This record gives sequence, structure tokens and C-alpha cells, in this order.
Amino acid sequence: MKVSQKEFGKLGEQTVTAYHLENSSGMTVSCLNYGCVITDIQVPDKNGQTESVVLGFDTIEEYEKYSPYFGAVVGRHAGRIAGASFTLDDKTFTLAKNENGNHLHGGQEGFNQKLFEAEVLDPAAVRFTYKSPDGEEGYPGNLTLTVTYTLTEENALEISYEAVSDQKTVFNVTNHSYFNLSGNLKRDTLEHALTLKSNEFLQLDEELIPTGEILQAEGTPFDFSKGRKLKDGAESDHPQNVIASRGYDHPFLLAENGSSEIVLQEEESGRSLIVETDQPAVVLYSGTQLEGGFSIRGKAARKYLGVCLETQGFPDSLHHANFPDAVIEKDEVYRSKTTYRFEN
Ligand code: FUC
Repeated sequence: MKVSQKEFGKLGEQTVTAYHLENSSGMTVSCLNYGCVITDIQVPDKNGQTESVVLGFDTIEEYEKYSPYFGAVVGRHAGRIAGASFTLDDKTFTLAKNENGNHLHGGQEGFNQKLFEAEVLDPAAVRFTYKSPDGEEGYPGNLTLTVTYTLTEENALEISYEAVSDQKTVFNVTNHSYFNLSGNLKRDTLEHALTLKSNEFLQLDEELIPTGEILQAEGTPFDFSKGRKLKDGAESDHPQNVIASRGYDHPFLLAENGSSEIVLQEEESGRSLIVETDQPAVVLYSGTQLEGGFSIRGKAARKYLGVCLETQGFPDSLHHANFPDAVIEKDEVYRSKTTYRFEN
């Protein structure tokens, strides 16, 4: 096990540092104090060949210019908040509007663009801390967030979040890594198979905001209970796949926690990713907006090149009484954990 660090680039006068975690079987995780961005994860395939399994860049300039939240911690509130406003105890808060008059992924400058303080921990972990001031992006309360990335000898990356605010506030954090298990982006993710312990998902409107309806997955391309390829959603005429630009951009309700509830597999490489979380939902985003004139480590950005498995609470919960709310009380300590484990 070892951790090393080096300068990644500059943000004005400030230094962005890259941390490199390695275990004894050769799995590596590289991350930044900028947005807690995971720039790279390398794991072996069935023949023992170690390659990259996430989308990332090698310069800070590319992150600033192009990144659709690659590998970043997203908050204070992951996903969309309709009309960029919510009411807590009869007080209405107006948030930054950064997508169609709605609030997305924490606003104009969310956690994904913040410089965190960092501390290297034994044997292979980094703990990042950010203090978000009262009113930042419109959110109430001074909030302190700690994110810890730990690499284990079992080829798992554990992500632990801890947050506390000095006022009642809204909080829903996630990690926005785009996975591609083929290795070094050799193939897109349409042939990846996903299995979810989930029977229900949230219906979205045209702006990808939950309508409040909880839909049954059985008999639809949203039924991942027995495993299905992501291409089923791309080829489907189901109105919810069409709304998501031919694919998935949906919160799935997890029926179980801590029991291999999310499994992503790519047959040709033999790699699997097993995700366990204490969160009630996972947003499956099949990279349907991943287009534009930029490259990702030499591969042109294109639809379906990566898939996100964003474990979290229900998006837009403050507008739907039937959703568990994403509220933390003053001085309440929020804790959550998600583990991404790789097999080959
Ligand atoms: C995902 C999606 C969005 C968006 C973004 C980059 O979480 O829910 O639609 O495109 O990330």
C-alpha cells in the first residue's frame, strides 16, 4: 500500500495536488484536491492487464473547460431542484439557476470546482475537507464537508462523506465518476451489463426533473433485476428512455443496501464493478449528453462512452411529499458511505 502526491496544475495562484493511491495487487486510484475529482482508476482485466476504467483528464485546464463533472464530488445537492428554489420551515430559498431555470449539481460553482484541504491517512487514504459558507449558491448554513477516499487490499474504493451545518439545510451528495470497464476506453458502454436490486424508478419530465410518480420497472427496459445491457435503453422507444436522449438518466430506488445491489460487468475484459451503499437511490446516467468537441485521453467524447452510478437521496425531494427528504438539521452529523469494488 502506498500514497504519493505531486503538483497537478495551478488554479490562479493556488496549487492543485494529485494524490495517487496504490494497493499491493496494483490497483490505483488518482484524485485531486480540486472537487475531490477521481482522475483515474486502474484495475486488472481477466488476463491481469491493468488499465483505466474511468473517464478523466490529465490537465486542470481540461477539467475547467470541458468536464461534465468527471469523477467529481457533486453538491450541495446532486441532481436537479425544480425552479431553483425550495421552502424550509416557511422560509423560501433561491438557488443559482444553472440549467433551464432549474438548479443542477450544486449550482454555478458546485463542490466539483472547489479546492479542498487534504490530508493523507494511513495506509492508503486521503481525506478532503471543504467549508461551504452560508448562502453559497443560495443554500442556508455554514456547512463543513469531509470526503474520504480509501483504497483497500480487496480492490475497493470506499467513499465516506461527513457533513455538518450550523443551520437546518438541504444536502444530497454523490460522486460523479463515469465508468467504462473495457479498459482505456477501448469500447463504449452499450455492451456493459447492469444488475440492480431495484424494482422502481422515478419518472422524469422533459427537463429531467422527477414528476413525483414512482414507476414500476417490471416488463420495461428499466427492469435491471435480472441484469440487462445498457444498449436496451438506447434502442428503446419507451418514453422515459426517449426523454433521457435515448438511454438512462434516472433515479432507481434501491430495494436493498450493503448487498452487492449494483453490479456492472463487461464480458470482453472480464471486469466487474460491485457497488454497495447506504443511500436509498442510484442515478443511472448512461452518458447521453457526452458529446462536444473535446477528447478524453485521446478518445473523442461521445455518447455512451461512460456510465455514472450516482448513489444518493431522491433528487428534488423538497417538492415531493412522498419522497424521503434531503434535509439535515442544525448540528446534525450527516454520514454516508459508498463502496466501489472491482473484480476480474
Ligand atoms: C448527470 C445527469 C445530467 C447531466 C449531468 C452531467 O447526473 O443527471 O442529466 O447531464 O450529470
